[in-house]
Amino acid sequence: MEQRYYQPEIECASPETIKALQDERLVKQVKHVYENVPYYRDMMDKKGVKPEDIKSTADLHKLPFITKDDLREAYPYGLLAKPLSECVRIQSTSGTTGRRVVAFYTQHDIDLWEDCCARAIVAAGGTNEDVCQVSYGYGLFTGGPGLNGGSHKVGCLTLPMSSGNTERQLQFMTDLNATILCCTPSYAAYLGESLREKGYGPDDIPLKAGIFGAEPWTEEMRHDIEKTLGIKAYDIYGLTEISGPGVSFECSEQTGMHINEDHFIAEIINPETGEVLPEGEIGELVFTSLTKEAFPLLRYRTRDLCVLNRKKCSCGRTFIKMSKPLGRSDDMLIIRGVNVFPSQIETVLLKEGYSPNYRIEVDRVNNTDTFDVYVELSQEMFSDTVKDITEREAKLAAAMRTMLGIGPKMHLVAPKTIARSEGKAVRVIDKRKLH
Ligand code: DLL
Repeated sequence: MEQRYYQPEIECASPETIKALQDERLVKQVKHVYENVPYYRDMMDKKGVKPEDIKSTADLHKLPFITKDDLREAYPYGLLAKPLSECVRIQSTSGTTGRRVVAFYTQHDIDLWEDCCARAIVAAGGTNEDVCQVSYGYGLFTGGPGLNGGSHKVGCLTLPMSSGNTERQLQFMTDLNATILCCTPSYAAYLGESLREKGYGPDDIPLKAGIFGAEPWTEEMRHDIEKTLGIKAYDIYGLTEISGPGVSFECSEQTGMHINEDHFIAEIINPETGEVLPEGEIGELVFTSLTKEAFPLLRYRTRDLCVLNRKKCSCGRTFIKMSKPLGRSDDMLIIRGVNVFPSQIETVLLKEGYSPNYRIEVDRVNNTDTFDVYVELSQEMFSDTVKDITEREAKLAAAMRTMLGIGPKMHLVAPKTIARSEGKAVRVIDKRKLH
């Protein structure tokens, strides 16, 4: 595929150019935050760091971390660095517990954020000839507004569908010849399943690419979606606190997501000790936003576990790449002492020929953890006899044990009995937290 870039001068700049830009922007940003955000100024003062101590990215480690708890404590205006009169937008996290995170944007912030999303769309092959169906939620969630803005910048004909109303999604997709689909991977899988039920094969729709993110998904799920929809599926990552989608995005190589390093510095730390880890090690991803005016976070701990890699990429971009998040340092399940990531369970299910429609339930009975995984049977498997089902469950439990080192109780359930999601899928129910 011919490589195209939205902003080639920076996306393909030399590492030295990018480093020099980061150094210069960091010094300016630290000063901006120190002068305008009393909450972070206090944190710096407590650590004994002054803006003058930060002369380049090599000094980044001297700054204190900021966490989601700080954001909650400072809610709603405590981390704002610009007068409200200069802000034009808020977005918020989809979190259902505790205080929501509210992020503020100036018009300049929105502009740069949309550039980042435009880079992702162009990396997925998008041009002004494309029809881009944005089926992420619109509203407080950043998915819809971010990709919508990026799609406009690229000049695509934008279908601002938002999530939900699957019938209408399919009608627009087929009637208006959508070529790019943006939504969560779980919703993409559901749209694919619904199209198949309507008798559409991958060759009957003009879709060519998907830009999927906002939740973890596996390589196996990528292959499934690519096959069902007849597209190339690209990953996109981001978080509300740091802007929204487009903090990093995948290119045609599909071996990790390029981080927009002119706007964000990424670090990997040991989540226990806070120590900065060398490139190539797994740890918690930490971001410093270099250009945000209204809500600039320095060393924000994402809780996402990742690996960074600066190997030369065949796409020509020079930005460092992050792996798919391998889990979250806070969402990792510890079941009977074993660390379990939902993505490992998904990998086994898809390898064994099941759909990504599953639910993990963990509880504690008589001081022992229980571990149950519910998985939907496909229509063809459903006609199997009870004996076949029992055998299937035993085979799956064994495959899980090989992958995880611990065997869940498997429950194969009837097709379409696990609720579908239109946004981020809820796949883990940890009842131990309720006791
Ligand atoms: O999910 C922003 C977004 C919208 C990203 C659309 C991509 C596409 P939040 O709701 O604040 O923002 O959730 C951020 O979602 O810390 C990750 O744990 C997870 N996440 C986001 N993208 C990915 C991805 C949006 N590609 C949190 N793979 C992040 C895995 C992801 N997890």
